[in-house]
Amino acid sequence: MANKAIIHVDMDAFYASIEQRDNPKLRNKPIAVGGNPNSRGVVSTASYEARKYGVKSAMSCKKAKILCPELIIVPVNKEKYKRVSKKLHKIFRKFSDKIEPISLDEAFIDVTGSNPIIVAKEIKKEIKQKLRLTASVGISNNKFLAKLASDMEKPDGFTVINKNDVEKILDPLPVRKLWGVGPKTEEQLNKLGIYKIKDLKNYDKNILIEKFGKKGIELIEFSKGIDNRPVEWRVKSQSIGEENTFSKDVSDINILRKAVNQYALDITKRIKKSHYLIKTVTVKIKYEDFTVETRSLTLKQPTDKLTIIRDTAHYILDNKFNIKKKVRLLGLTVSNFVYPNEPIQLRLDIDEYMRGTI
Ligand code: TTP
Ligand code: MG
Repeated sequence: MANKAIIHVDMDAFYASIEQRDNPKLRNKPIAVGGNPNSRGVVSTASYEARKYGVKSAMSCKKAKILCPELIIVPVNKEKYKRVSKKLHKIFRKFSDKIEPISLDEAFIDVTGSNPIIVAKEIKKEIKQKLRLTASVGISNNKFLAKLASDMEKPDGFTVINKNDVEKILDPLPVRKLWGVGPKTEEQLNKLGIYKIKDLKNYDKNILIEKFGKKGIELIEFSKGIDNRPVEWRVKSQSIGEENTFSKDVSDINILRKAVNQYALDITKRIKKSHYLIKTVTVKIKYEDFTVETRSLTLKQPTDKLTIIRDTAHYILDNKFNIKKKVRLLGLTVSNFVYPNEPIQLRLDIDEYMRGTI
């Protein structure tokens, strides 16, 4: 197979950098972009100045403030970040038609046939000029290595992993750095005495395949720096949802119903724009004691109708939960997307992606 040239771009502290760009008072300061304006929200992301104090994504704003008392918490403005994201993905499209968007601030770009160093420098330059933001880029001959590279010198990074350096870079890294290794797989590997990528590479192949099946084969390949997956458009987030932490814990079912109605309305608008239909409706409840329950219902017929989605959500709320405690957070999600005429069509249309409907 011909040598591929893959670039992975990931914006630095995306939400926080946009806020710092737009408000000079926030520049060079520890800031966090926070979930809820009330004190019960979580940190979506933190500026690099705040990360020095240990503030990071998914941490409660409360804990973040304890770690960094001078932290400035800025409310989330998702619409604004989406607008920036569209411009960002437009820049990517100038350099290749083989793009795999991963999230608002991240994508793979296949530039095989061009000099990836020159292209990546241009991409970074254009992001800086047009968006006044910095990105970290990783360059290699496959997706796994390119993504690993983009994370190595953040922020404002520019990292190339050449064929000859793969072993030297991968061997000492913890297995957690491998694609698809989360806390659970990490624990399973650790139990086998596998901690570093080198340990995995030298482990008995048959045992790994026996234990992990197809994933075992993939893990062995990744540990050697091999990854043959193509850069392709696809729906990554196969769900659309809304959730909110109430400013005060709720015991009144009517308040929950009202919230569900509002979510259903918002979600239906987004489904309609996407041209998809959905089959599964899920309600999530986080109680006052932080325990979480989710209940789903899969419809016989796919739909994009507000009444059906709303009524299904009410049905789940009334019949599939037994709410005995106060509710802290309520969420509604729809998933299991189908195209009206092509039931298993899940490929992402880039224009749809650019319109921000997915
Ligand atoms: P990331 O790329 O993971 O993080 P980042 O861009 O803020 O920082 P960096 O890449 O430099 O490490 O996520 C992109 C955006 O997605 C982030 O700015 C905010 C949002 N996000 C959340 O809302 N919640 C989360 O838990 C995470 C990880 C990200
Ligand atoms: Mg990022």
